[in-house]
Amino acid sequence: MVRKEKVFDNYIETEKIWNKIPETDRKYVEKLTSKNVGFIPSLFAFSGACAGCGETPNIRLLTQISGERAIIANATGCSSIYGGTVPGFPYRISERGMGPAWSNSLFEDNAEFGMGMSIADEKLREVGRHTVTNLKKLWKSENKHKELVALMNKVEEVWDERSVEKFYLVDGLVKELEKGLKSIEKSISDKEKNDYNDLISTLPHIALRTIWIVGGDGWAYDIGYGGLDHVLASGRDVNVLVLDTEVYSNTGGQCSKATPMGAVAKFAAAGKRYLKKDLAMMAMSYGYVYVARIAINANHSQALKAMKEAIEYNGPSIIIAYSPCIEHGYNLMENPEHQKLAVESGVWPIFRYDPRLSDQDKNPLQLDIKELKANPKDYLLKENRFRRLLKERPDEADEIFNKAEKAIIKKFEYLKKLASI
Ligand SMILES: Cc1ncc(C[n+]2csc(CCOP(=O)(O)OP(=O)(O)O)c2C)c(N)n1
Ligand code: SF4
Repeated sequence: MVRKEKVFDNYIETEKIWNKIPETDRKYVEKLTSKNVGFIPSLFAFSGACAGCGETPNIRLLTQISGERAIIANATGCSSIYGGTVPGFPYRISERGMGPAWSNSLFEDNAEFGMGMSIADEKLREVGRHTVTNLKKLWKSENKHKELVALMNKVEEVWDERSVEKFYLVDGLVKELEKGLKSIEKSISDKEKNDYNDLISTLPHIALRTIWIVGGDGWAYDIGYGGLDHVLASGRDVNVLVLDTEVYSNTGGQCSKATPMGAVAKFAAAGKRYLKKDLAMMAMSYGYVYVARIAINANHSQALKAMKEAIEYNGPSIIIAYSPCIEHGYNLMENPEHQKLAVESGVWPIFRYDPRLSDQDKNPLQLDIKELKANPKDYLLKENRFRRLLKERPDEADEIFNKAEKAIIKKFEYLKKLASI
């Protein structure tokens, strides 16, 4: 036995060494792939989610791709609880001292909350850019701060850059501009003061930010759906991430419109008798919304592509992420195998719908699973939420599972047809 203080001392020393290891410079990650995204530090660390939670890897990836640029509106649910239980906060800052902005509003208005953030961000961007124009004009007429004017020109050239691989270049220039502006702080005249102060306070918004609206299926499919639909229809450049655990997880597993047929959940003690709502199909009906269904542990590179495309698309995007949860009733150590089976059996077909392809007269729907390799029932019978029906209502279970299986296969064939038009 060793006294715990001694063990802690060792940990503190080890931590100091770890903290000295520099973060990988993003300039070395020229192209984001599933392999090299691992070199980019996640800005979401050590959450209090259940071990094996299927929601958190999606947020981790989101912060790796969007980095310091993310502004996150989080609906109430598991992701707001493990995401912001004061004083523990898993979102962290980068080496440059910046990190995602995150806030939680109500369960019923998260999409609207995120839309408000997007409007505010746009306004701040307008103010910041206006001050750049004013200061440049003034400094040119007075023939001063030539280096800063040149830097502002460079920033102007790239501030609308949408490629996530180039974010670091833009952010580096903005940081340089900030340093330059701070260096002339003491010599600012009354004429320059207002624009100068406005620019300093709006600098973090001067280049495009990525607005993320995050929440569970209880929020997205049910209680916040009206607002979500409104925000998608608005055409605004926001990204929605639905962490679909197929129940209200944080309050103990109540049935939502995302609960699949045959699953036993609270308020569906006799098994859900209807099909899961197809939120992706509803969003696709707009034609101008980027839509993806992902299962990160079944196909990481498809999930990465979807997040990258959603960010780069100048319009509304929604990503629906299959998220295993303790409520599904199996050992979450097997979560990757379940995700794979969900995809291969057609229970969770993964795809991307990109409106930009339509503009090029191509089919916007790309199905990322070509053929089914397993039966839906192989998947259903591996999870307790379905097996309970078999145990508690054996006389009805078969009929319900057969109906669910038929519907799943039919939906997959339909998607295949749509993707091949
Ligand atoms: C209007 C309203 N109704 C109910 C609640 C209680 N509540 C908080 S979290 C939650 C469940 C969230 O479920 P979901 O959106 O699926 O997210 P998950 O917990 O599964 O990630 C509920 C019902 C609330 N906060 N506000
Ligand atoms: S209850 Fe489910 S969704 Fe919530 S933290 Fe646990 S595993 Fe994740």
